[in-house]
Amino acid sequence: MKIFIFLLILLITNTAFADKCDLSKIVTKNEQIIKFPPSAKVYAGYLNILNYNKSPIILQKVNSEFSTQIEIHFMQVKNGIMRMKKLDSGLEITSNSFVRLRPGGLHIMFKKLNKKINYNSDQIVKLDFGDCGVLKTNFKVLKKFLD
Ligand SMILES: [Cu+2]
Repeated sequence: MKIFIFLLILLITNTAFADKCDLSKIVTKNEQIIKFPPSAKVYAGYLNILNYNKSPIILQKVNSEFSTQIEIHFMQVKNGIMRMKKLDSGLEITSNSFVRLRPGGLHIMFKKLNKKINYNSDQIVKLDFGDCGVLKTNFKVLKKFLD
C-alpha cells in the first residue's frame, strides 16, 4: 500500500511538472521603445514574443523604471474610428507560437513617465509572465519603428 501511494504521488507530480512553464523557452526579439517628440506624455513599446513552451503563457504585467503606469493595448475599430484599448486580462501567447507587438496593433503603452530616457539608450523592461517568472529584457529607444 505504501509503495502504491508513493508511486501515485510520483505520477501526479511528474504530470504536474511536464506542463510547467520554462522561462528560458520564452524568447523576445526586436524590442524597441518609440519616443515621440518631447511634448508627448507616453512612449510605445514593441517587440516579438516567442513561446516554445508546451503550454500557453500570459504576459500579465510590464514594469520599468521610467514609467509608473504600463499597459498592454490593442487597437479596435469603433464607429469607423480606430482606438486603443487596454488588455485587462493580459496577453496570451499559445504554445509554440509568437505574437508581434507593432505599430497599428498590439503595443505596450508606457504612461506616467518619471525619468528621462535618451534616444539609442537601452532600457530594462521586465515582462511578468505570472507563475512562469519575470523576463528581464533590453529595449532600444528609437525615434521611428524599425522592422
Ligand atoms: Cu496605446
